[in-house]
Amino acid sequence: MYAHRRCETLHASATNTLTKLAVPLALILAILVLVERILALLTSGQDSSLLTLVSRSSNNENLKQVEVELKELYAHPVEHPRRPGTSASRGVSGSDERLNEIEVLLARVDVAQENGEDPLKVELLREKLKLFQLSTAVDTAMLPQLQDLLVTPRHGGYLKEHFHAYGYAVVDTDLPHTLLDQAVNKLSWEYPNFKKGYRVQDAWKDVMEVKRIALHQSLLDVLVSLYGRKPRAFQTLNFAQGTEQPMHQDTIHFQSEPEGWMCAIWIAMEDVTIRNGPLAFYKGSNKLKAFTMTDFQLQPTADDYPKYEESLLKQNYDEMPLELGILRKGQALIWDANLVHGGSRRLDKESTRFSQVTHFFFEGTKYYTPMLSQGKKKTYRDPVWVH
Ligand SMILES: O=C(O)CCC(=O)C(=O)O
Repeated sequence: MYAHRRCETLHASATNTLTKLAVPLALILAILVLVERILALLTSGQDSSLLTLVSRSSNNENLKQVEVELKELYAHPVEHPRRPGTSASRGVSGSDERLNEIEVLLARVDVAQENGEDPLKVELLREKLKLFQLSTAVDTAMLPQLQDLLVTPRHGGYLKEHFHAYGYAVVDTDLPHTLLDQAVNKLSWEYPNFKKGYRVQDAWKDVMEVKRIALHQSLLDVLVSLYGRKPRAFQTLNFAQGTEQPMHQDTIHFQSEPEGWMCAIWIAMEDVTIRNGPLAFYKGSNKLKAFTMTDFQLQPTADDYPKYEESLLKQNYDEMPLELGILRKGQALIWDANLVHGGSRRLDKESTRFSQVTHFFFEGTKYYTPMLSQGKKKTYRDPVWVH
């Protein structure tokens, strides 16, 4: 009886203590959850560039080695996708050794993922794989495995900040795959040269699906949010294959007056892989000036354009990683007109790379062609807006 009462007393006092603790405990828990949410929110939309990853992970001993290796890799010059006037080849020799290293890396990513290791480590390994890809001509059965690891990160919460800091952003779109497929089919019927690898300009005039992609409302909305002005599509280009186009800024072809009101949306109409010539660009090169023919002591003529491409490549890109636009079907890469970009080499010459790029000006400016302009003598444009 005594024991029973003592037990009851103990139980009551324990309940009492628990009740007293419940409120502060719940509060602490709520604060912890809130902090975790805020941290997750802060990191989810952030750019996963090497530098960000390195700084975010600098206190993690496990990552130190990967960091060192990555920095060494960045220290090695990465070849340009294609330099005008030189052979387009990148060294294939010694690739066996590289392939072994890639295999080891792939295994390390697997192990890291299986062990539930820091996602930053996985990200760093992924970056490293990408660099191997850029510095090596790899054409093996391993590529499908690499593809998943290489897909260019898309940017959510910090889209605008990322776009203006680095000159591009990758977004998922709600473009139906059936629309993309129909566009490709109709382009193939309407333009016999399309599948032979020729680009088709302004197919929006003939192919309704191309127009629907160019004027897709949710993409126009993204542009409004990025630039704060109404975009106006003035050109579409469709490609059946990777272009291997030399690096350039769109501002040499299309410029607004005042500057800064031109951009492009590039849609993957099928998966873009390392094999089929993804878009290549210098991350952050939007911060460079918009180079003109005069800047390179060239004449404002199409004849001098190849020299412009050569001169542009001689600029200093040391702090700017060369990125590849490896996208899934339906994803879009938006770039600012100043971004230095081109088409990387097609490892698989037979591969298709169905894609559409739409070029946009924004309302309230004048438009001209810098390649054909000199100083105040400008060749103005009277664009035909996609409608
Ligand atoms: O799609 C490509 O490979 C290059 C496209 C491009 O450079 C452009 O449209 O300005």
